[in-house]
Amino acid sequence: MEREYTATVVQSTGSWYRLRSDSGEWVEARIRGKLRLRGSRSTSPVVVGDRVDYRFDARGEAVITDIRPRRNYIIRRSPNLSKESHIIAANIDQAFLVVSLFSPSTSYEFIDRFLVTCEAYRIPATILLNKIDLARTRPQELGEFLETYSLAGYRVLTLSAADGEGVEGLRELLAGRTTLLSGNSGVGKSTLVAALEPGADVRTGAVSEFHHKGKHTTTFSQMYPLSDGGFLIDTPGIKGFGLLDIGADELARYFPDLMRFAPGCQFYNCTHVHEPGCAVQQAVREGGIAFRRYESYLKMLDEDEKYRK
Ligand SMILES: Nc1nc2c(ncn2[C@@H]2O[C@H](COP(=O)(O)OP(=O)(O)O)[C@@H](O)[C@H]2O)c(=O)[nH]1
Ligand SMILES: [Mg+2]
Ligand SMILES: [Zn+2]
Repeated sequence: MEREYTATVVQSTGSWYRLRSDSGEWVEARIRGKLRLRGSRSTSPVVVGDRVDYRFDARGEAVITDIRPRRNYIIRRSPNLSKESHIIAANIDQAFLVVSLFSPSTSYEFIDRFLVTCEAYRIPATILLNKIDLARTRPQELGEFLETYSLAGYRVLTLSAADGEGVEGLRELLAGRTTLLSGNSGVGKSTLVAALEPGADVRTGAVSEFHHKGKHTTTFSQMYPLSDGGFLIDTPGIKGFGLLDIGADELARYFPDLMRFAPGCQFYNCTHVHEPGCAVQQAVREGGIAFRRYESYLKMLDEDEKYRK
């Protein structure tokens, strides 16, 4: 009986997989045929973040034999709105969304879509408000932003990746965890990664790939090891981190701030749009729910309607 080892998948090309074994070795492994998820009847491709067992075959090649059950996973929806989708990463501890208020300005709706997606996948989300040096010159917008998300119950960290402000605190939150890092283009993701891991280029060159999408990273995700332990997951394109089949009737469930008030609605199936006796609409009027959040909810409902027609 050959020995089996356990590892985390850090890169997938579809034909081979790079593993980080629990004892700290780097291994390139293959699979033979289709793999079943342990304890399940369905087969699944191996994805980044998967915990797998592997052994060495007679020729000394590493072969993945088993995928451990996934704690969670995220899905990419095909860009052409077809129903096709595939898993892009598994076993994510937390999701950090990098945003900026100015140059560029990340919209509330974009942020709220990301947060809803994280709620649906049960991945704790944190907002990293970068370029705080710029935001400070516009105290009113900054105040509204911070108020909106503190009322909604989300953690917001303020940063200036360019001058290193807030980077130490962030490093502590990343240590030993697997973190999905997202953000629209231009918000300072690459600058942030460079500030977090200044020596990245000497360590396998992996993190430097954050700066340019190589051939293999356009369709497959990759995890980058951090020097304090833990991994960053870079998903190729935020648009791919999509919502799957969240119906209008369940959307509110993924707004924790709306859910605080929804039990007080007159109708159990209240959509919080036009119904009388709606506790959510009342909370929006009285300031218990931030208007920006409610507005995102309405926009997402509307989008959903269009999608169904
Ligand atoms: N003022 C300011 N500019 C920043 C900050 N972080 C990044 N930038 C600048 O924003 C631009 C985009 O940064 P980049 O890291 O390439 O963004 P990415 O597209 O998210 O990877 C660059 O010109 C950076 O120098 C910051 O904290 N403050
Ligand atoms: Mg970049
Ligand atoms: Zn309601």
